[in-house]
This record gives sequence, structure tokens and C-alpha cells, in this order.
Amino acid sequence: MLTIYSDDHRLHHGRCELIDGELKPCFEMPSRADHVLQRVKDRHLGEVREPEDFGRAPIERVHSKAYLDFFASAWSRWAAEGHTADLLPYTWPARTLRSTLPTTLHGQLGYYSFDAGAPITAGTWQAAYSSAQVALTAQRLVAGGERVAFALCRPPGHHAAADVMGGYCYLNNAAIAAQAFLDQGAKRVAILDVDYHHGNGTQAIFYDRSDVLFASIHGDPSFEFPFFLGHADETGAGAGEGFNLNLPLPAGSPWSVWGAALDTACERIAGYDADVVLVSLGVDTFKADPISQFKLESADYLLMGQRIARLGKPTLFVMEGGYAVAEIGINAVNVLEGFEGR
Ligand code: Q9C
Ligand code: ZN
Repeated sequence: MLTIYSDDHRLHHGRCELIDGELKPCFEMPSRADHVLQRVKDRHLGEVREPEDFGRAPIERVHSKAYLDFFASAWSRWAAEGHTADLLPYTWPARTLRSTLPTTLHGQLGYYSFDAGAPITAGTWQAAYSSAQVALTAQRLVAGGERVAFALCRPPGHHAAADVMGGYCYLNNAAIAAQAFLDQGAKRVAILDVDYHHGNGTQAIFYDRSDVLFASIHGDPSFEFPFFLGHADETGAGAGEGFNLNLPLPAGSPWSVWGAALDTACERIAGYDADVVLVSLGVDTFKADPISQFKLESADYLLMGQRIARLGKPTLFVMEGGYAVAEIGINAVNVLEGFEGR
């Protein structure tokens, strides 16, 4: 299978995040993508290609223009104030506050984010823009007849909504690719989100629509980030009622539990008659992941890929999370090798 990859991901390297009351080096780091790319090469998965540039138009099909303008210019506004440290939000329009767009940089940053987990550095916009182009380039290949492609995206995307960043995510690569399939003539796209965390951004983007089925298996938000979305009773709204499936699982879930949820998700997807399946591929379900609570083993990822292949659909894998850096390549590429029946 073809892999799309851009070195531009290196332009995004946040310094630190707040974990348990301490500032720690960002778990979402450049070496993550390096390890995945190295494993793709070591296992001879297939050709690795640079992304094409489809411009901002396909990104604007998912994200608001105002949000993109803010994100693209935030670092230069920050630097113009004389700052060199990462730009991080610290005030959000929660209940009791007004959610009108402020004029100041920090006011706008709070308005356009939901947590302090998405630092903006000098290269963050370019890295996120290229990550979206990686997804769009892989999307074109699948739309053009490839059975499968792998978008080695970094930074990840599934926590980002139409005008909100957070959870290490800025542009929702999977949603942008899904919308591109629809804009090129697909009638139905299924998104299977296997990242350990609920894909709150992707859910929010498609929640009231029936042309995208969103199915997610994740740590129950009753104990896990993002806490405020991802419950089983979120089934869609309006025309989208019945086209959102959340399968929250308890902490400590091993493959026996996780794989059963995957069967449930796949049965729903099989009944949807999708033209294409898009997989938000996070491997932070791994037992050794430093910020997660599931117990999948490396060999389980082969089974994951095999099960997804049984859907028999054109499939686009989009890289999301996974923070056990030493094993991220093995686990991610195991899904792809399992899919190919290797
Ligand atoms: N105590 C993705 O996997 N906070 N994002 C973790 C741990 C944020 C994960 C805090 C986790 C975001 C794409
Ligand atoms: Zn995750």
C-alpha cells in the first residue's frame, strides 16, 4: 500500500503540556512520525510519496474561514508582541461567560480552543496544513481506485472541530478527507475511529448529517479525556440521528473487550453501504501507552487490520494518536499489514 508522508510535520514541536499539575515535554512529538515511517520502510509496506498541494479550499469545506485565518496568523501576532515561547491558551468561554469573539490574541485563542493541549509554535500552521494535504493526497489515490492508502499525518486531527483546536489537534485530517470523498461524488463515507480517545471533533463536524457514519471505540469519557463528549447516548441529531455510534469502554480493556466492540462497529458500518471507509488510526490503545488505559498487545493490531479488511471497502487510514514512541511504528504498521493479509 502507498504511504503519504511529509517532513513538514517536524515544523511542529510543542515544548510542554500540563500533566497532573506538572509541565512535561509534549507526548505528541516529531519522533512519533519518524518511527512510523521507519517501520513502513523496514516492512517494505510499499512506496512512500510526498503530498500534493490542494490548497486551502478542501480544508475550508470543514473548518471555518475565520478559524483558519486566526490559526494561520496566530504565531506572527504572538511573535510581534516579542514572544518566543509556545502560544498556549489559558481562558475559555465556559458557562457564565460570554462566547462572543474577543479582539485580543489570547481572547481569540481561548475562543478557538477547548483545552491547553494544542500549543502553537512558529511552524504549527505549516505542519498542520501539510498534514491535511497528506490526508487529501491519500484520499485522491483511494478515490482514483486504489484499494487502500495510508496517510501518515502529524499533527493528528480527530479532536479538532470546525472552529476549535485541542487535544494535540488543529485541522481534522480525517474529516477533511471524508468531505473530499463526498465532494468528488461519494454518497456515503464511514469513519471508524480506533484511537484511544473519543474523536470529539469528527463527531461534532458530522453529527447532524447522514452522509457520514461516525463510529468510535474509546476510553469512556466518564473517566477519560475529552470528558465532555463520547457517551453512548450520543446517536446523532436531526438528519444525522442514527449515524453516530459511540462505544465507550472501561479502563483496562484488553483485546477481548476491544475486539468485541470492533465487531459491533464493523457490523454497523457493513449495514451502512458506505462507498469508502476511513480509519482514524490511533494506536494509543497499546498497553504501554504513557497517557492511556487500555491493554492491547502489538499482535492485536494485526487482528484489527484483518477485521477492517473484512468490510471489503476501499479504505483510507489516517494516523492519529499513539504515544508509546518505541512501539508506535510496530503497532500502526501491524494494522496495515493485518489489513493486507500479511
Ligand atoms: N493525563 C490524541 O490522541 N490530554 N490526542 C492527556 C493525560 C490530552 C490525545 C492528559 C490527550 C489528547 C490525538
Ligand atoms: Zn488519542
